[in-house]
Amino acid sequence: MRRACLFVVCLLAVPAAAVDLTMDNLGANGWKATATFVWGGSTNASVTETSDYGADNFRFYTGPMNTSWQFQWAGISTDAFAGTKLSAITSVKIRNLGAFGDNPYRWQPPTFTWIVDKGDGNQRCITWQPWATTDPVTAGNPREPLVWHEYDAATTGQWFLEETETFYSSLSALKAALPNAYFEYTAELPLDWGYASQQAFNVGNCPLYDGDRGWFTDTAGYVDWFEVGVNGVVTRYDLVPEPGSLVALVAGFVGLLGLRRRK
Ligand SMILES: [Ca+2]
Repeated sequence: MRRACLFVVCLLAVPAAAVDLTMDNLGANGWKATATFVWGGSTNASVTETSDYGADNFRFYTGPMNTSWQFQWAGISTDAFAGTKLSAITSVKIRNLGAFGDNPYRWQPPTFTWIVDKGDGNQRCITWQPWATTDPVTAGNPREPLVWHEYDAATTGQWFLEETETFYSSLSALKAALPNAYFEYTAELPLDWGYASQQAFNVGNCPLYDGDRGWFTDTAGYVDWFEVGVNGVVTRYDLVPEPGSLVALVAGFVGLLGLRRRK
């Protein structure tokens, strides 16, 4: 009985599923990294695995973007969500850190950029912004750089819908605006339209419209992990698992053995 209770506690304490992503195993898990330029110019964009700032993570850097409609893109992406209804997304969280790049254009740390078909063959590009982009800029989540933030993207910050330049203050409001939307298929995301990853679910510095250059120009940030709930089933994507979590796991296992011996 005691073991059964412990098992339930463990279930409550961790996400339903966990995917550990490293630069070496991205492909095996259906993800890829894209660091490139879009529509000309040069690039020094990069996606790298680091242990900076006290967490094992991915660093996303996009260089200066001083020319209209010439972008740098640094992200990881998957097409595993293609065809999934936007309405099926029930939770979204991220732990990220903005390192440098703040400017009057409301710089963002690495974030979600999603591309959906809104159900009628027309696409919509969606970027989650932890901070408000309308004045006052103090609205929304904390803005300070060099601090890890764990954000609930479903209920804080803003979801920006590029094509209509509309901001939604919650995931549920976004879903209500796009009731028939689903994550777009790779075949519908041509490179020559600027879809650098050709995949609908992106995390990082992923500009798709000229107005996005300001957010990501000469900007570096980090992501420790993010979580996505689909119909209530939450998966945590740990961008490089922490050795500490392994130690905790082993400690928990040793603890379990101890309990068993005392029974
Ligand atoms: Ca991590």
